[in-house]
Amino acid sequence: MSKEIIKVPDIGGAEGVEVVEICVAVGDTVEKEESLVVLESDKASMEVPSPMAGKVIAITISDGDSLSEGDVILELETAAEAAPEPVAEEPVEETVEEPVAAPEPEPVTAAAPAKVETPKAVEAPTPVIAEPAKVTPTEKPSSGGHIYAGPAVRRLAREMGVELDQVKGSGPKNRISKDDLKAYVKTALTEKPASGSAGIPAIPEVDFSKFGEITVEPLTKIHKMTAHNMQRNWLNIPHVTQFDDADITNLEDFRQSLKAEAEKRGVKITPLPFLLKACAAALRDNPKFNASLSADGESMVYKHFINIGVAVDTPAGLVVPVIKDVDRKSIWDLAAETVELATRAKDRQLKPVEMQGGCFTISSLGGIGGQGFTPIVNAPEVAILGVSKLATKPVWDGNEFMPRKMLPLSLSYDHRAINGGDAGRFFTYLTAVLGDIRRLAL
Ligand code: CAO
Repeated sequence: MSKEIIKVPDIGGAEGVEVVEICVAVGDTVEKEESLVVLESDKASMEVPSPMAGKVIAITISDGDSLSEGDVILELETAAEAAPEPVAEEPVEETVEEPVAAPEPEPVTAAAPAKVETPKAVEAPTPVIAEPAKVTPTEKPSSGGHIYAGPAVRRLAREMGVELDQVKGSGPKNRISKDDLKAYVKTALTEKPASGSAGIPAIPEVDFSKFGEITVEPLTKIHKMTAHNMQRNWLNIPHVTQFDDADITNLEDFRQSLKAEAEKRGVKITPLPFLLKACAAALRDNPKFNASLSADGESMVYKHFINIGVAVDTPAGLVVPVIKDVDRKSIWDLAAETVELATRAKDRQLKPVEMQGGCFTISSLGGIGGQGFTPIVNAPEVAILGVSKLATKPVWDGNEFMPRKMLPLSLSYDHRAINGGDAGRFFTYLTAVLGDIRRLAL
């Protein structure tokens, strides 16, 4: 038995080459030419093979260390004190499969014999720079689960962010080739993620008919599009939702007083046109809400027009017609246009252009019910207002509780574009206008 110190061999003068993988562990038995360590310079990966068979008794390097020629890698216990044999009788085939990176230093064939300094300190054979077709371990290492792959494959896997233990190798001893790696990546890219988004665990499929009678109806096109857009927006946008109540007692009194005139005009007047007008004023006062993030996330696009989408609940699904230039239209115009667009939405008569160009959206469930909800931002818009059902509540006026008509509002926004302070200011402005709509004239 003798101890041999294995050092970094001639690596073509490269200095500070990083240890990217230690292929063996203390206690492992290695065969001659079995990979001990993978080094990587800025230009090439190098696999350092063992100059002899033996048992690893100490490892003096760690992942990430910078090594140069002559640095000690590990200590081997060998059967005899004989000088190590040359690495291979026949030259290692230089199988540079494709120019991943210009190999440096020059790939050296095993015909150049391994350097042997002394019987006690052995330099590993010249490292293999591309995957050596003929150098494969002859015995499975004692550390189970070893991955057989050449440096070019390992480098490519690192560049592509692939964990090699996920890839099935097709070579001897399950050695992974570049083709195996490419096939793995191709499958990963083409596989339809079960839940629609890579990395998100799929919702398990359940056979509900096992528990009772069921019917299955295909989704409408609108429903499918809405589902797709909702998921996209929910996953892409860091949402925050803020809540407030607007005291619309006076607005409601005014609206009721308009009912006779509205009937004469043939218009139904709900709180919605007032909300549209108040939002237009709040958007004008808070330009960050009338903006979009550029696709590259590098800038904000401020819009000098105010178009507001109105979510309409139709039997076929959710549709959002856009009312253009809300700030330039009267409450009567907005009331008429909302009814007209909502009717055509329900009859599936809207043209695509009538659902485009929105800057902000209002989703009103006030006519349906509920105390509050968290709407999803309709990207690339950056905010949406949810409106819930008006309720008369006791409000303290400083002396006594007064019955006031309170409108619950929820404002969801894209936190990449808008901060809480911005939203607080938007809400303060909006509730002030709704509390006293004479402010619209200011
Ligand atoms: N609180 C209390 N009552 C309200 C209210 C509120 N916030 N908003 C409206 N109402 C009343 C209206 O005044 C009307 O009462 P009258 O018939 O007595 O006048 C009644 O509720 C029904 O109003 P409406 O819904 O017909 O009209 P609208 O202008 O309020 O809304 C529209 C129009 C198209 C927005 C609405 O019909 C709609 O589709 N809402 C659903 C939107 C939706 O699904 N959003 C969710 C999107 S996320 O899934």
